[in-house]
Amino acid sequence: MAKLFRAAILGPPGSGKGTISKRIAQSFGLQYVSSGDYLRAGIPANTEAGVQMKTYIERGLSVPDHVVTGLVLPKLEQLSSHSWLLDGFPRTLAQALVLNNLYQLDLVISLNIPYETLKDRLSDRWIHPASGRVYNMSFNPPRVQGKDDITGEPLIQHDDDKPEALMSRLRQYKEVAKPVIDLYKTQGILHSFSGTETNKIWPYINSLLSTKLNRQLSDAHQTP
Ligand code: G5P
Repeated sequence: MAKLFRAAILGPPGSGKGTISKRIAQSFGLQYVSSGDYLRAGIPANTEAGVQMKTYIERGLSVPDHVVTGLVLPKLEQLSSHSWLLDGFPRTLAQALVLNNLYQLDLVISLNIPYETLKDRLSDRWIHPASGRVYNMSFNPPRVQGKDDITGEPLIQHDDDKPEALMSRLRQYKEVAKPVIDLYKTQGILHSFSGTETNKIWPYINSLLSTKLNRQLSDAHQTP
């Protein structure tokens, strides 16, 4: 049996993790595991805990580690016989260490996108609040301006995507992410990509994944 491939993609809000992950999952057949999606889907309606979690997510602030690991790890257990790609997890060192105790990652992609680009993207971002679907008015606009593609409901823009709030979110992200990035650097599995356009970064990531996955397949065939 081919060895399973386990990867993660890290990057600040707006860096293109979701966009690139979906391309990777589609091109290489990896199961896509997004902590943001699980958190949004797992928000218990009309409870105090649910309201609190929604506030963290809407502000782009880190949800407490035990809540995130409590949602993501059971999903990974269900996917024990699959290759997967984690989007947005781990985000803190505590999460990375828990993951490290359970799984050996083969590859970690880190996206370095200039602050000005993140600011432009996020201030151009519109959200369908009920589902968490995200649109960008220049990169992936809704079919009808101001309306969600699926439900036709109105899209909103968060106060936290405004430049003043963004600066502190991005600063918080950077502080929390540094030890995670250092951990994977030490393990020799970190690959960083910089740029202002997802479509220009994508061919490099595509080529890295092709090489890694082909190597893994040929190693598996050589293992008696
Ligand atoms: P998420 O869902 O992981 P974020 O905030 O980390 O959310 P976000 O904002 O969804 O990440 P992204 O996935 O990095 O961004 O990027 P994306 O969605 O692909 O692209 C962002 C926008 O830019 C989109 O509108 C896209 O169309 C556009 N875009 C992409 N590329 C380009 C380009 O080249 N040009 C242009 N013009 N536009 C482009 O997590 C949500 C929340 O859940 C919590 C946190 O509160 C988080 O904020 N959370 C966690 N908390 C603790 N621990 C964890 N592990 C957590 N994971 C999630």
